Amino acid sequence: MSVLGYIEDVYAEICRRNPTESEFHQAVAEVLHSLAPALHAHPEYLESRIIERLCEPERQIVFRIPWVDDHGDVRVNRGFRVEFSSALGPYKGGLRFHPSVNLGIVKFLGFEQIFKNALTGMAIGGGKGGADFDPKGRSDGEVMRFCQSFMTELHRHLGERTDVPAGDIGVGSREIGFLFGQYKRITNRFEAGVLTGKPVAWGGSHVRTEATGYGAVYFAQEMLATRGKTLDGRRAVVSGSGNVAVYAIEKVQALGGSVVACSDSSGYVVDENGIDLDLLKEVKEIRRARLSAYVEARPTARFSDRGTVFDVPCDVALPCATQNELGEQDAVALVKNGVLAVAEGANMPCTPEAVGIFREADVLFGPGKAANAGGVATSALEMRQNASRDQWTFAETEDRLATVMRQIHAQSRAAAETYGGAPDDYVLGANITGFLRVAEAMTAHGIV
Ligand code: NDP
Ligand code: 2IT
Repeated sequence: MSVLGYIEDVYAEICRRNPTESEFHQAVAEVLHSLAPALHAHPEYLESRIIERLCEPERQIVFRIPWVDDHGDVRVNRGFRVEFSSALGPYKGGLRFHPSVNLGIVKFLGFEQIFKNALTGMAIGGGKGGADFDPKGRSDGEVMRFCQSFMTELHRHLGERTDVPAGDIGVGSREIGFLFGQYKRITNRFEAGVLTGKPVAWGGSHVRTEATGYGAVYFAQEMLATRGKTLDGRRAVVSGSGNVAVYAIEKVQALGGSVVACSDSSGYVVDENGIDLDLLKEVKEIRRARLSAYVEARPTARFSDRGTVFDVPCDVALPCATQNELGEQDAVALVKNGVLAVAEGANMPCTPEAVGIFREADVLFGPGKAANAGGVATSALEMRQNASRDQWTFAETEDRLATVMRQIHAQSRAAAETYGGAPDDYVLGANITGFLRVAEAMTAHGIV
């Protein structure tokens, strides 16, 4: 059978065995459709069924999370941890707390994480977890009790050499603190390396908070440089206003660009004077308010809930909110307005149709696996500091992050060319580079 026929058969079987998991199907399709040239070069991977093994998580944990709200009412949520691949190191990947979380979403995120983590060149496997808990409007006490209940079940599956979660949507340093406290209490161990994204004061790494957003901007900068361009003086649009978005905005501004719009799930803000980052941080991080509160404090800006943030003309677009937030219509609008580069700060924010439109229009496109890998790469640096009971300076850590992002960019381009694509086919290059690293380790470990 031809390699393409084999890939189609494997994909059909994955859809059949995992019905209703549309985001997982989408993530698998994107990777598998890049792999034909790598499988031609390594026919032995067909026989050892590397693809089928990679698409089946090593372990999936689904559990009950009972907790008591501030009114004394009992609540029940569902928790997940999908331990996808330990070929390159302990399972590594974030936890997402959002009402939309289900097994299919956790599997898509965990699957992406395998290849992203491999791309960083660090010794980390792939996993992801979370719960269908909605932190919006919950008091600190409710969030603490929820996190404690979540960890009371999950702790038995974790360990600094086994499985190391971090944050994702709805999980920031507050939640990591509560989760760590419960893990420490249950195990009676200060095992710093069991979670990453810890505050710097008790085992965290400098730059981890900023890393995903900074890294995505470094990646955009590298892509632009291949066409003799820089971020200086460019207009950028960022979706989201959470952890990734805020630090993407900060880095674009530091490099001389102007971010004129950002969003949350209620709408978007356009500020032609450039987003005021201190105000944005105060609204989103301290007050945990809706984005419309930004406009109340800054009358020159406007808030809209019509269309999307990608309708705002820009040179560079950084989708940093959630999966499938940037569709065909958005891509058409961006191209019409002359966008030069799109780098995915979020996981799978662009639909396949949108990615096709960027490719056709020769827009530089950095897929999340490559462009947002700075977050998990810095988590791996945090694990390294924890293992050696050391703490590096901000400058040293940022330097390492920048180096990792440059390497990911260069290696993705090189692999794309080696395997018959254009050098700026970063989707092809990132997927093949990540896949080959994992496949080599899996082959060495035998059929396990
Ligand atoms: P946060 O929770 O800090 O922020 C999420 C932002 O996205 C908020 O502005 C939120 O708006 C918006 N958002 C979330 N869900 C939706 C939705 N369904 N529709 C519209 N807007 C939505 O999360 P992060 O910044 O950490 O994560 C953002 C993305 O980056 C995710 O895709 C995540 O997987 C990815 N990522 C995160 C990394 C990290 O280190 N944190 C690393 C690599 C990738 P609202 O407040 O209104 O809900
Ligand atoms: O999607 C991601 O890479 C993350 N949410 C960060 C994972 C991590 O372990 O730092």
